Amino acid sequence: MPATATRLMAASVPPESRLARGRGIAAVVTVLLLCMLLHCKNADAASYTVGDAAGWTFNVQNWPKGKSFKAGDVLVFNYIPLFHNLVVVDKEGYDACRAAGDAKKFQTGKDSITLVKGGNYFICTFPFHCRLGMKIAVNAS
Ligand SMILES: [Cu+2]
Repeated sequence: MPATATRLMAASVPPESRLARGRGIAAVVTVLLLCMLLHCKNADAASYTVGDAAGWTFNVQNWPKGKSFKAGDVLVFNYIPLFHNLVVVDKEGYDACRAAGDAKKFQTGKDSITLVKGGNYFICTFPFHCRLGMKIAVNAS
C-alpha cells in the first residue's frame, strides 16, 4: 500500500472519535489505579490468629506482647463456642473482667475482628475465664 493511502486512511478517522478513545483509555487507567490503591490498602492490613495454635483460650493475655498492630488489622479468634465467647469491652471492662449489658458479643467460634485505632479490649465472659487470663488488650496505631 502506498504511503499516501495510509496517510489518507489515518486522516479519515474523525478527530472526535480519537478524542473519545483517549477518554475511554483514561477512564480504564483511572479504574485500574483505583483497584491497585484499594488492593494495596488491603494487602497492608495484617491478619493475626489470637493465641496462635492454642487459639482464644485461658492465659492468652500475654499473646499481644511484642507485636505491633495497626488499625485495620484483623484478629481471628478461634475457640469452641460451647466453652467460650468473645466480648468487646473498654479498658475498665478489661481491667475488672466485666462487660456492659450492651457490649458486643461474638459466639461463632471463629470471629474476625477489625482493629480500630487505639485500645481494643476483648474478654471471655464465661464465669472466671477472664480472671484466668482469657482477655487481651491490643493497641493499634
Ligand atoms: Cu472462655
